[in-house]
Amino acid sequence: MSGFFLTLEGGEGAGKTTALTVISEWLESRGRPFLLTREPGGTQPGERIRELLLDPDTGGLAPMTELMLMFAARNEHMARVIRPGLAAGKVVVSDRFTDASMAYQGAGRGLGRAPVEALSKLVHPDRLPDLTLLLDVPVEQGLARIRGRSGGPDRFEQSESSFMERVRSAYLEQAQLEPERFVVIDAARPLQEVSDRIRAALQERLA
Ligand code: Z5A
Repeated sequence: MSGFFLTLEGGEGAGKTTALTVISEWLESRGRPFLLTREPGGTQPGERIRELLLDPDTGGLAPMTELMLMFAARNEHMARVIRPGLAAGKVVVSDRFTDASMAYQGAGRGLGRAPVEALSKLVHPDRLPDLTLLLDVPVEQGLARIRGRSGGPDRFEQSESSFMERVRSAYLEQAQLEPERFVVIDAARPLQEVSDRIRAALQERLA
């Protein structure tokens, strides 16, 4: 598999949507073929799983059910989008990947690392992201950004701030474990600064 696998991670209101625009513009300006995708989702069945996972009407799910649904969607995503994109030599940019499962289900829901690692070995034994940009913002600041957004909170955004704190700590811990793969970006800074930092990381790792 050639190509380059770039993932974007962060907690609520970290600014991933904004970062995706910066990344697309940077790749376009350099004529790099790329595709943008997201998790959970990125395929037709994956998007249906996403609806189930995010819909507040789904109510509580056993954490292991939630994790397995994330990986069911990921398995389709790997087979239909990520592997073919990489094989075609593209930069595949995914808004979230397995680090999100480690943070949200492993730490947030309290499942621990083992089931996430076991499912990762089944679904993508041969492939991790080449680069992961972690947008890090204090929980309260992120929540303040998304408060008042139309449509109301999804199933995850309804979680308590202690859940979000566990998610944030797990992401930072993962970044410490894998400093080669992760670039942590202080997403509490003004947008212009965050965008500059993202471009600098791309320049350093991808140019
Ligand atoms: N999930 C999981 O549990 N396990 C898994 O394995 C996976 C996912 C893959 C859906 O993800 C949910 O699935 C997610 C985790 C879970 N939980 N939630 N919630 P998602 O990525 O689709 O949803 P999200 O994280 O909520 O994304 P988002 O709401 O779109 O947030 P964002 O993209 O990070 O934020 P944004 O829309 O770019 O920015 C929010 C606002 O802040 C907006 O008005 C911006 O203009 C503003 N903003 C952004 N950056 C700044 C700065 N630097 N300064 C000031 N204002 C800013």
